[in-house]
Amino acid sequence: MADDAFLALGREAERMIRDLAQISAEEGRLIRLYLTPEHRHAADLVGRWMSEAGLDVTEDALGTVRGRLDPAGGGQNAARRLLIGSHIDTVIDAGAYDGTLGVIAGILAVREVVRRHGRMPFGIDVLAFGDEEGSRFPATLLCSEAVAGHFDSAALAVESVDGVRLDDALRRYGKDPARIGEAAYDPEEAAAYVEVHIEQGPVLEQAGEALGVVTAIASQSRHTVTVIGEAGHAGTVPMALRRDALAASAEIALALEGLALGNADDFMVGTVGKMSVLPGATNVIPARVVFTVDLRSQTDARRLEALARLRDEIAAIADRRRVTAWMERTHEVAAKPCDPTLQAGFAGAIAGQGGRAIRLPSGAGHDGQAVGALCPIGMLFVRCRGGISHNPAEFTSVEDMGRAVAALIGFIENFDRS
Ligand code: HGY
Ligand code: MN
Ligand code: MN
Ligand code: MN
Repeated sequence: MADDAFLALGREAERMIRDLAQISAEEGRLIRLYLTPEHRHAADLVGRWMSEAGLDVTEDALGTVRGRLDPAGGGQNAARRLLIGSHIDTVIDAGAYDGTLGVIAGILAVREVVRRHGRMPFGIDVLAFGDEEGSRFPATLLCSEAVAGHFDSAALAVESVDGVRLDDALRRYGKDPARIGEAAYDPEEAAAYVEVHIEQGPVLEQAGEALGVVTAIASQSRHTVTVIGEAGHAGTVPMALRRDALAASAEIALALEGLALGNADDFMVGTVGKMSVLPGATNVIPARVVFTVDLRSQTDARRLEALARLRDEIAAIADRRRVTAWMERTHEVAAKPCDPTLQAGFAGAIAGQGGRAIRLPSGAGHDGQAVGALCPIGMLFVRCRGGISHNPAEFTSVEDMGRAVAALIGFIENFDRS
């Protein structure tokens, strides 16, 4: 595809990215959480784009917007469709490209394939998931798990950060939790799932490549740690007599960091992203601290081994500091390899643009980890400036977005569903 065609697609993608980035719960920073009015607004905009691209738009019981295009005449060719998706929810104070680029690339690529060939050679669905980040409810991939037929109905009782049960939030959003089962594809229907996503890391930029082929998605677990100490006067309790819940928590956070550093060969990372401290006064020794643990590694075994060691460290620190501490699992997602044939499809599309098809693992989680229970998955990474993500400075260029859409077009044109 000529460079100016890349640019035209890239510019169109950028306009759509900017339109979506305007839809936020707050002025000045991007926050778009699952089943909120902002999600509704973004879903309506994405649905409009899908319909303008000639797709038939529906929405399932978890709010996933689905754009469907069948080959002329439908029939056998409509079955075993290619699924293309990503998410339209965001983290707190997010960048504009995480998730949204994958949905927009899917819509533009399908439209361009039909423009070029007059028809869609096989059935295709573009999916816009509403909950990948898990920023509102203590669970992630809720929508993609339902698509894969693995939605855990226990999740309906989980409460959001704003105190709403998931089933109540679904009803307020106009959905019927009793129909979640209808969201699942029959395995026969899904030939493959592919996702275009910014890399959220520095590898492609350092290699001077716009695009890369994902080999696997890291395993991740999210836990909550609670530490109970004893409130006391900050001025009168001698240090040796304190049962300081925050000091103990800090030691646990450093133990997590040490475990991750010790497993760098498996790309292990550990993060404490959120912490609450009670009673929360300058001159009171913290009595109760609750914080999150996000632990990831390329292999499940190493992650589980590190988790076991962290539990031991927590017990030893609690004992030494005479506090009570425990860790509860919130969510766990297994590592997911990307299908070699789909990897080859993206490598061929990148080579078709004269690029070098770098293969790299994803440290970030993605919806493909859930959809991978239904069908083979593939991912195409797009270079992002400085590898920055989950940050308003997140950026990828018009040219690189154009290349990504062009590569997805090439992938679709050569996709073999057998
Ligand atoms: O946390 C993640 O890896 C993804 O962005 N939800
Ligand atoms: Mn994402
Ligand atoms: Mn993300
Ligand atoms: Mn994702």
